[in-house]
Amino acid sequence: MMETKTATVTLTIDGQTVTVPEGTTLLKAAAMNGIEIPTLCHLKELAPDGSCRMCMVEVEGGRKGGLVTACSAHVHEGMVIHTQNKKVRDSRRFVLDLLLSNHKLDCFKCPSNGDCKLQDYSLEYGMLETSFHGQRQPGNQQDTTNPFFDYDPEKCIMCRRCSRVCQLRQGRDVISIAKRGFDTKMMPAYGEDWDQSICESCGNCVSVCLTGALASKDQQKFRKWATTKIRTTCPHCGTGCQVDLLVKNNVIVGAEPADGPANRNLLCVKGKFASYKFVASGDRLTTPLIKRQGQFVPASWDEALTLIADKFTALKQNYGGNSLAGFSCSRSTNEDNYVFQKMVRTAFGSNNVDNCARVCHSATVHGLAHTLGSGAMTNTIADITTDVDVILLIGSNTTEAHPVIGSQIRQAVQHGTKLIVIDPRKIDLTKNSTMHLQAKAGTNVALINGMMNVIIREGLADQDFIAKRTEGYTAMRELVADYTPEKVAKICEIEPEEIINAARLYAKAGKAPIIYCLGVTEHSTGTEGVMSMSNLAMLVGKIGRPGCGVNPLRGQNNVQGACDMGCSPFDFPGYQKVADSKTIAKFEKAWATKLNPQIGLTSTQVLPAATRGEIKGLYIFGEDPIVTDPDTSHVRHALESLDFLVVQELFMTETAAYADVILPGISFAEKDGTFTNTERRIQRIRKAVAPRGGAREDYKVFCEVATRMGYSMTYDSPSQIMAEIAQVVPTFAGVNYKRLDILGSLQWPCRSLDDPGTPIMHVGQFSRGRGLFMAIPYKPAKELPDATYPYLMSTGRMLYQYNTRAMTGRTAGINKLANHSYIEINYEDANRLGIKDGDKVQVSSRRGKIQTYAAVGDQVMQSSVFMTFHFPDGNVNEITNPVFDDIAIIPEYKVCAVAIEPVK
Ligand SMILES: Nc1nc2c(c(=O)[nH]1)N[C@H]1C(S)=C(S)[C@@H](COP(=O)(O)OP(=O)(O)OC[C@H]3O[C@@H](n4cnc5c(=O)[nH]c(N)nc54)[C@H](O)[C@@H]3O)O[C@H]1N2
Ligand SMILES: Nc1nc2c(c(=O)[nH]1)N[C@H]1C(S)=C(S)[C@@H](COP(=O)(O)OP(=O)(O)OC[C@H]3O[C@@H](n4cnc5c(=O)[nH]c(N)nc54)[C@H](O)[C@@H]3O)O[C@H]1N2
Ligand code: SF4
Ligand code: SF4
Ligand code: SF4
Ligand SMILES: [Mo]
Repeated sequence: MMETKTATVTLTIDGQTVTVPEGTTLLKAAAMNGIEIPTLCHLKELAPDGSCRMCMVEVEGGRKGGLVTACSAHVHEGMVIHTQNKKVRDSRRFVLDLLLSNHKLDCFKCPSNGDCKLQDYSLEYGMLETSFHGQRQPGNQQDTTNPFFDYDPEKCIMCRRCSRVCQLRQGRDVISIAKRGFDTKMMPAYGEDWDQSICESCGNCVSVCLTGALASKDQQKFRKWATTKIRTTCPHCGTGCQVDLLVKNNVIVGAEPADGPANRNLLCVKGKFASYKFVASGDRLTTPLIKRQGQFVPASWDEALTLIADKFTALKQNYGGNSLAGFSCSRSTNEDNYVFQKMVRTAFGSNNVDNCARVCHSATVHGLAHTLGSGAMTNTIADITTDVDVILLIGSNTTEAHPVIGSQIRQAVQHGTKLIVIDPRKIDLTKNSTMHLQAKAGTNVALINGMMNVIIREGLADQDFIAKRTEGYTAMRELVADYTPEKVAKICEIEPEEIINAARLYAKAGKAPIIYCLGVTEHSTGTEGVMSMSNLAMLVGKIGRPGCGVNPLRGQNNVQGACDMGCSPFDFPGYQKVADSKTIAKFEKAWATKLNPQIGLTSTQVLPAATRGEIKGLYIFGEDPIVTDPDTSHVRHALESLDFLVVQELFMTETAAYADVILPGISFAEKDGTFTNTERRIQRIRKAVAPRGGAREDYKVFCEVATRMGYSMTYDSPSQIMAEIAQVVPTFAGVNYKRLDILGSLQWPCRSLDDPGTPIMHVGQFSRGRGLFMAIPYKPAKELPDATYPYLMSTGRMLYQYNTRAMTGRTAGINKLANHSYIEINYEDANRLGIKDGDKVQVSSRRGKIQTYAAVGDQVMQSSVFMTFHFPDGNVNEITNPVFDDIAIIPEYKVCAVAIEPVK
């Protein structure tokens, strides 16, 4: 192989001879050699701005007196630079003098006192007072309307870091420069109040502001230097943003973005402002509770654990291990999940263990494993959002559900990527898209078949890739021959040209990833929808290489991990099959016990089995199916039918109310462990504060239960659990805490201690050998609108609240932005029904009826409506349809039929 050499440049900085790569800026060259040049406006992720003039350095023999801005000037051979001589320092003093002349100097009151670059540099350059007296016109111009942060223009130094972050990284463009002279200030466009602007409250502007101009409201109560920073992983979505928790006196007082591979110093509103308040919430469960005569009574751990073990053991003896089941918590760590499924398999003696992936991305796990050999995202977040030609986004409301990935998609579009959105709703990203195919919900399979029809007919398929790397092509081709754009357009209720144009754009692009989410999976044809994603990518050879692939965005912070850890009725840890007798033998040896070889029930099968009396005992670890499973009355009935229910929770949830014993769990901020994000990246979480009351680590509770049931299990620490995982899961063999602490993260497969991990899967060969094409006919959703229930209802999420709101709902600012349920309805339909925006309406289906408020607009198309499932008033799952995909047994949350009427 030819050795590639980077050209270098040698220069002198403050008398030191240094050699750096060609094209390096002076600022970076100095930093690389331990010399810090002061700067106010510079942001390392963005192009130099050169506006603050603090980074002035002198270039010997240079033009204009030799002063240049180090952030924008580049190195040249033989250059001689001074970063600290008198000329340079005087120029910086002048910059500071001007800034101070227009600055409200109430440092003592300022939330950023002690954490302010203006303060730091003023001290360093001896500029304690301005020489421009009497020019500033103080006024009271603060904007305190945002629920999380305040803006004081009189503390603004016009560095434009906030506006550049908002525009170029968050992709939102809220803040701009207004007015002139001494009145010049940064503010939301048109001088609107912050809460009236299009601001998403991500707080990224606050995080980069160097003064107290933009400061979080919480920051008024502490000084940053009096806090300890703990690096951890955000506990909400599967993006896996790295975050530093700020801790003071055992309480988390704030959160700051860190430079993680998935987020590179960005956070969304939930990570920045809603990831810590719930931890110290006064209504956390702190002690075990036993239900006696219908009332929960505090109990000792010993009493509660003995009761649980006795009850489960008796049920096992009377009805067999298959009468017991466990739902695991994909909000919690890999280590907790591993121990939970081990408890169910060894002590309960059944494979009835599952996690919320069942109602979320189980179709992905099954569909991708079947076609490609592995059910995970093929590429990395950075890879599919940097330097790609086209992004095909299907059924993912990325800017709300995976906001930091959404921001990276917006950045990609700014850099020239073309975005195709396939979604029945006008999601925010349609504004950034080249094409929006507003196909009716439930028609993905038809649409993809239609696109493949066009690709094949127009000779755009990658025949070489098909021949060398795939099987099953002929049957698929024969099937899609029938799916002409005209026929498909009718099914999807769009125009044939849209299908043709989208197919051409995707097929002809050099690099083009498919990114998808629940709009594909949560259907009675969810697995088929996922297999269609594989079909499409393989047809054009866009898989197994950079900037391409099939990329499901996994929902929960550790749902990827809960699946990897074997919280599945079909799989042991690492997707080793229960159905395979060799796997059973392997785990019997590893765990030194006899195991049940029978495949277990999915969580969606456990509930009806409980109603039938076949499941008698259930252990729910951190899930709230009363709120989140479809058709609540069935779930209630199932939980009431159980002989014994244990719920291990942070809070008294609606599901916990049905328990016989409630155990207090501990949150992400109170324990060590790992989460695996959507791109298969294993990252650490670290204990920031002590657990509340008598709460114990979740895995320790499972060990106690298993031991009391006769299977002895103990671990000293999560890292010891990871060591066991590495032994039994070949794709985790190279994972341990030491490596994670040194490298920051590892992406599985990681098969040995010198394996750096796998950013892109299926390179050269698919995990299953050849990729498998599937011929998939379109089948309509199971319940479609009719005369009685004339509207197609889809359900999903919104930016501010997260699932049941167990965590986000305990942050006041979040509730200020979103505190009640609503139904999106097209204004034509609303007009016809005599409904105005904000009106109370009744929504009914064959399952029941709820009341909510109308959100009238054009986000949904006519005859369709959309609700989130976050709010207890009008919980949409009272009326969703409990019908399932045959393969993954995932519910059809995305389509059911409803009627709507105004409530007078
Ligand atoms: N703010 C916030 N973020 C979250 C969560 C949250 O509750 N709140 N939850 C997390 C979890 S658990 C998950 S799984 C993810 C989910 O993340 P997403 O799947 O992105 O979220 P959803 O809103 O459920 O649905 C996504 C989109 O699918 C579209 N859709 C519905 N039916 C169809 C269809 O038939 N075809 C197509 N092409 N599109 C369709 C909807 O209009 C919607 O815009 O979000 C995670 N992130
Ligand atoms: N209509 C409709 N319904 C849906 C969906 C939809 O799109 N539409 N989406 C579905 C999807 S994708 C999902 S993932 C499910 C989510 O459904 P759930 O998993 O039921 O929802 P969460 O709010 O995430 O609940 C997690 C619970 O875990 C607890 N918890 C968090 N961390 C820990 C911990 O470390 N230890 C312990 N012991 N407990 C902890 C929290 O307090 C919370 O009560 O909802 C599904 N429901
Ligand atoms: S508000 Fe802060 S970040 Fe924005 S320009 Fe002013 S000082 Fe800079
Ligand atoms: S909070 Fe986020 S969206 Fe709002 S102005 Fe700041 S960067 Fe922009
Ligand atoms: S994008 Fe997801 S992981 Fe990142 S801060 Fe927001 S909720 Fe947390
Ligand atoms: Mo999910």
